[in-house]
Formats: sequence, C-alpha cells, structure tokens
Amino acid sequence: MSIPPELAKVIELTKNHNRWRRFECINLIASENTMSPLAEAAYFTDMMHRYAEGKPGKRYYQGNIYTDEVELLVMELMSKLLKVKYIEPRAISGTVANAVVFRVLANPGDKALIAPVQAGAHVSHTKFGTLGALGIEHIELPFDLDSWNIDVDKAVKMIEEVRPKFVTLGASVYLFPHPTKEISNAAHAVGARVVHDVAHVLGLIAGNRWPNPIHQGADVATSSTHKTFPGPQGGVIFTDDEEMYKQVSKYVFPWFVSNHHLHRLPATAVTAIEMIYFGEEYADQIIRNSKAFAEALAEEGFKVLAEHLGYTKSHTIVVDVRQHGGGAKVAKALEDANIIVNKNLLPWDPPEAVRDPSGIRLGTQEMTRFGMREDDFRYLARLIREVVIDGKDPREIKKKVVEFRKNFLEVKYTFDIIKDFEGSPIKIPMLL
Ligand code: DSN
Repeated sequence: MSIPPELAKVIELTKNHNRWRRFECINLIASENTMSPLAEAAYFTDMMHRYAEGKPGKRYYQGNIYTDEVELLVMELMSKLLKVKYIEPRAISGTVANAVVFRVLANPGDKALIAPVQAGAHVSHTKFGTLGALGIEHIELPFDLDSWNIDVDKAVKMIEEVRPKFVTLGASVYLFPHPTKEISNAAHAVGARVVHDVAHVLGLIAGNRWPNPIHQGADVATSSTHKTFPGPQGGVIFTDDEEMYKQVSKYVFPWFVSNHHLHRLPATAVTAIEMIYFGEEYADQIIRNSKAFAEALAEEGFKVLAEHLGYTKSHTIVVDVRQHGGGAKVAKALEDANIIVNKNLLPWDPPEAVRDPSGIRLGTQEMTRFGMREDDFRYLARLIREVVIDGKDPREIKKKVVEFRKNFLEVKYTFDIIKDFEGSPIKIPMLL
C-alpha cells in the first residue's frame, strides 16, 4: 500500500518543524528550552502509554512497579536540588500547578492579589485565565517602574486593606526578583498565604542564582519544568509546609489531573540530575549572556528596558520597539530572519494592546544551553539591528542566522553518555 497523502503531509510538517526550530533558528522565546538527548531518550519510552492515578504505592492501576520508583526519585532529586521538603510532581503544566494551589488557597468569590498583567503576570494568575475559571477575583498589586518591581509600601497597604486569601508573586516577564520576604510578612499578618510562581526562573533557582521564594517566606511555589529548567513540558509544586503539601496532593488528583503523563517523570529526573551537576555553571552563563546581550542591543540602538538597573538579573530582556513599528511587526520580521522572539505587553500598554504591544521579550536560556556565550550574543544583537533598525531584507539575514546556528547544535551542560544509554527502545527522533 502506498503512503496515504495525509500521512506524508503529517510527517513532512513535523520534519520541517524539527529542522527549522532545532537546526536553523535562533530561539529566544523566554519560556522555552530544549531537553538534552539523554532526557529526550528517557522521555520517549513506554511510560507515555500508561496510567498511574494516585500516589506511588497507592495507585488505582497495576503495572507501576517502575514508575512508582521513578516518581519517588523525581521527588527526592527535586527536593535535593531546590532544598525544600515537599515536591508534588503530578501537575502536568505550570497552569495546572497554579490551578491546584489557587483552589487549595481560596474558594469561588474570594480575592487574590497578583502582579500586574502588563508587568508580566501569567495569564493563569488572572481573571482572564485560571483565577477567572475558579471564580476568584484578581486585584493587581501596585508596580513601580523605577525599581521595575512591585511597590512594596503600597502593596503592604493594599494587603492590609483588601485582606486577600492569597497573594501571587512571580511573572512571565521576570527581570528582577519580587520582594517575597516583605510581601509574605504583610500577607501572613492578615492571615493570607503567598504563592510564588517561579516557572521562568526555576533553572536559575536550581543553579543558586535566583532567590528560592520558599526560603524567603512564601508558603508554596508553583512552576513549569521547561523554561530555564530545561526539562520536559510539565508542572511542579513545592513547599516546606507539610499541611500545604497534603492539601495540594489531595487536590491534584482527582480534581485537576487524572493521568499525570508518566513519561515526563524519567525525563524530569534526568534534567534534575543535570542541574545538580551543571546547574550553577549553566545559570551563571545565562546571566552573563543576558547582560552582554542587553548591553549589545542598547549599543546597536535599541531601547532596552530597565537600563538604570543593569537591564536584567534573569534570562529575560525586554525591548521597547514602538519606534520600529511595534512588537507584532518586529517579531514577524525577526521570524522571517529565523530569529524567534515574542511580542510582549510593556507596563504602560493598555490590556487591549495584546495583539500589537509595544515590546518584544527575549530569553537567553535556550541558546545558552546550546553553548552560546557573550560574544555570540553580541553578534546576534548586530543581526537583529540589521533586520529591525537597518531594514535589511530578513531573507538575507536568515542565511547568516542559518550559518551561525550551525555552531550551536549540541546541548551542553549534560552528560556525554547517550550512546550507552539503554532506556530508549528506538532512535531519538530529533537525531533521525
Ligand atoms: N505563556 C508562557 C510564557 O511565554 O511566559 C508561560 O506559560
């Protein structure tokens, strides 16, 4: 039988995507990353076909002798890496992790304070996303553009006045650490809890280059496992509070997750081990690269935000591109040159500007993982200028980008033992 055309089409589209994003693009989406071949091998196994509702040793299905052990190992490794007592690894995404914790902390009709949307709060923190679905009201904390952070004095007053059920910290445009200690003290004084969403900076926390909010007074932290922490797409919840952990574990299943996508577990374990061994070196390089990239973009003529604060302390850089036609136009021109970024709201944009906001957001974590260093980011800043400021044909710049990417095809900060790894029954698709 000949191959049905639909099948050929699916294969072609998938291969095209793989070739383009894995081998020919410079990926700068701040919320993405690439697993190591070792983690990919551990991901692509029979576990992806199985169910394991419940907790290790107390499953509703047979067949989990090994998955139980792997899940316990993930909890142990992540607990060691993050220096916290309790890990709940069954949330299948950061948004699901948030949904579980928000529901533990509040009932429909209750109030929550969140970081401002235009200053980068994730959609799940808002009435437009998960909070809205749970019927919890959101009120935005005051933001101070001078410190590019939550205004602590005004926030403390707001917490005392509103007396919310909880305060959510953390953001998807996360340049500088939020004031967890001060907000936690104020929240606890009125009986509110603090949840800190560290999805963007989990890898920096694991590499000891960003404060761990649990050590600063937050009651519980939520995260995805695939941004600066370069694991499989998934979620995690962590805390030092035993009661909180028990509640969270009770709500994950059966309220928010049935199957927790078991193939994530060994890949998460592999990534945690990589971070235990190489996390500090990797996180250091991310931060050095972000500084160099931000400075180089500014030198090339871009309006990089938070200049007076040294631009960023994380993997993320934000650029105001209004004078170059706005975020949508610039992001598209860069995509045409194989440089992948996203358009982003800036603090002064109205919410309805979401489709054509003033800014673009750039993340250094994924290309750092592929070995890019400061000078490479300086060269990249020049290519971005050629597209956005000089108005050169993106298709011409694309040729340079494809050539440039050839130097950065191998994932670093991992173990070089893929050839001996026997856990995967078939070849790794990315390497086919
Ligand atoms: N929407 C993602 C981001 O880009 O930050 C987070 O889930």
